[in-house]
Amino acid sequence: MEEKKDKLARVQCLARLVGSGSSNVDHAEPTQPINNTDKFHEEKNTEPEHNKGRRREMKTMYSCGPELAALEHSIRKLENKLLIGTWQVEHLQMYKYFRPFQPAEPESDSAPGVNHNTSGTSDSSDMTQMKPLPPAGSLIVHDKDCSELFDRLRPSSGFYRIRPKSHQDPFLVYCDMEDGGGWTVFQKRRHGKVDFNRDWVDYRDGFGDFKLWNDEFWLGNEHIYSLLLAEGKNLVKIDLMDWDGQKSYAFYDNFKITNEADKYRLQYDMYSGKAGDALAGGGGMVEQWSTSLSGMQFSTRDQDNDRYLQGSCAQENKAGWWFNRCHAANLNGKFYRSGKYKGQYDNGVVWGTWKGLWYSLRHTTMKVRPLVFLDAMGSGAGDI
Ligand SMILES: [Ca+2]
Repeated sequence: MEEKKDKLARVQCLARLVGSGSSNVDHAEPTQPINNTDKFHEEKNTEPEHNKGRRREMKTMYSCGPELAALEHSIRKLENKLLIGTWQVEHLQMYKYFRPFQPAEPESDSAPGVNHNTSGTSDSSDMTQMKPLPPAGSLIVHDKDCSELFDRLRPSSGFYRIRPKSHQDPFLVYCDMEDGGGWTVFQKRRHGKVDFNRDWVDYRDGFGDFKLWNDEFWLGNEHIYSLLLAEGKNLVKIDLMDWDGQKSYAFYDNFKITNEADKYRLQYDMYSGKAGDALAGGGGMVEQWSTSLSGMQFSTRDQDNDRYLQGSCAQENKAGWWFNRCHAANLNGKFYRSGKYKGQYDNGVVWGTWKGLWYSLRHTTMKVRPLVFLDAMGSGAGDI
């Protein structure tokens, strides 16, 4: 009987998690779900004789914290897989990605034919057997980023799978094939529907929606790390738009972040552009000492790695970002629909050198492509 209740509680945990698994997850304090549960049971168990059982269930609910976390993690993973699977099928069909599986190039020291066995797939190039859907092993992601995809197929902007490093699993990204083309987008704000005030794991793994052209997302620090690493010398472009439709942009050469062990520390070289070098903090030396983001580690509301000893920049600014003490640029800040805003903290979607700290931007995009691509295509400034 106890076991049954346990299972029931788990199912309820799971049900609640799935119910709140949308992009608009309210990351409430831990007390809130428990209150909700309370309400749920009050509605259900109006008769007093059930109170005992109810209390026992409540106890189980309290004790399933670690399970909740584990379930949440696996749900997020599964959702990601499902999402990728769906897009995989659509885009592979659309762009005729279907090709017979080709095992990786044989290592120079391996005996001839060995790789055939490891692949487990016949090498016969029978393209005709690929209707209507190929087996999973036949789905090859060719491209390390959107620039390779652009070079190869010239597709329109949209979501595609890329694989920056050959040994890692492919993942879904938005490719901006306008503006010179070949941009891999790793941050996007458009309408404020996605909550960017999130924990470390969310920022690490990525969050948001990956379906429509105007969906908002953070690609995830782990993905951004591998992407920027694979680019070699790269160029990051930051596109900005205010609430009057006015646009601006900033370029940064060799934008890099370190790995998780070093808390995804930010590094970049030269700035160019129109919107001002807000990552460097703007202003004079004194301001820059507090607000330059170069060399800063990533912080989230649950991981304070900033240089502000008295408090947490991520908590004040409601964002995960590379805070100093704290910033002159924070594109993951709170989304204010009014543009200009007031408050205790300058926690909007901010690019200080363009619109000041008390103006929250409407659109932001952070995107990257290899520097050599820029040489081939021109300025890359597009129609802005
Ligand atoms: Ca701090």
